[in-house]
Amino acid sequence: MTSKGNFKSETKDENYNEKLIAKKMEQPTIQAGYQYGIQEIMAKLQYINADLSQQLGRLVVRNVLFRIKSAESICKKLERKGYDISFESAIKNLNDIAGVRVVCFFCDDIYRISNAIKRQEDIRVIKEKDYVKKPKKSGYQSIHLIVDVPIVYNSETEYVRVEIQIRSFAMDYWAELDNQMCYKKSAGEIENIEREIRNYSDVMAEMDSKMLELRRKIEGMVG
Ligand code: 0O2
Repeated sequence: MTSKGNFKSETKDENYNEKLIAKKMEQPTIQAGYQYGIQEIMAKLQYINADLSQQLGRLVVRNVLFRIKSAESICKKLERKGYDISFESAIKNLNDIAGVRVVCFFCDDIYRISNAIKRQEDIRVIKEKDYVKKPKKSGYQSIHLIVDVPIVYNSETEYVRVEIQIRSFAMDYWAELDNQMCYKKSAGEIENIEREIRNYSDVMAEMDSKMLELRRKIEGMVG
């Protein structure tokens, strides 16, 4: 039997798990850990960018963004993937609670940056996903590196996991608009819309390769 009182308390607890996750995410050591992981990757990227730009004599990285996933987004992702909705499950199952996104000007620089990150001896590369060579069904293109960054504290080493997304300016433009219009939204499931946005991803890839061709032509003429 469901009384009115029970019903009320059920709706009040609707976001119970999300609130628990938010509370744990707010713990100073958790926040500091993720911030540390992100800062380490940002510092490495700053150096990699300076080095590549000096070697190549041109700008390589356009911008770098970072974020710590919100409790709401953590819950939705756990739910989408069919995992338990708890902080422990998030730590165990999600690789992108801390995320850094590198956007570069040309598509060949994606691999230069990715290789430079993979050469860093102090971080562990857990997984690499190449959605540039093999775009997702949606048309999404990017390289994802899942890395573990060590934190040494009181002679103990712990690791904080960070997802690094590396993509070109054109790929990022597509992904940002897809994010607004289709990704995780019902519009993305409408057949025509799905096809249309996927076609635009091909347009972006073609633009990327034409711009690369043009840059190489100019380099051949001046260098
Ligand atoms: P948000 O809100 O951007 O963070 P893994 O656990 O590493 O094996 P995961 O995370 O399940 O794999 O999936 P995937 O597809 O490798 O990478 C996930 C992230 O890539 C997403 O995070 C998006 O940021 C981005 N992404 C993946 N597919 C698409 C797409 O079709 N369109 C757009 N715009 N972005 C995409 P979240 O957590 O889903 O979202």
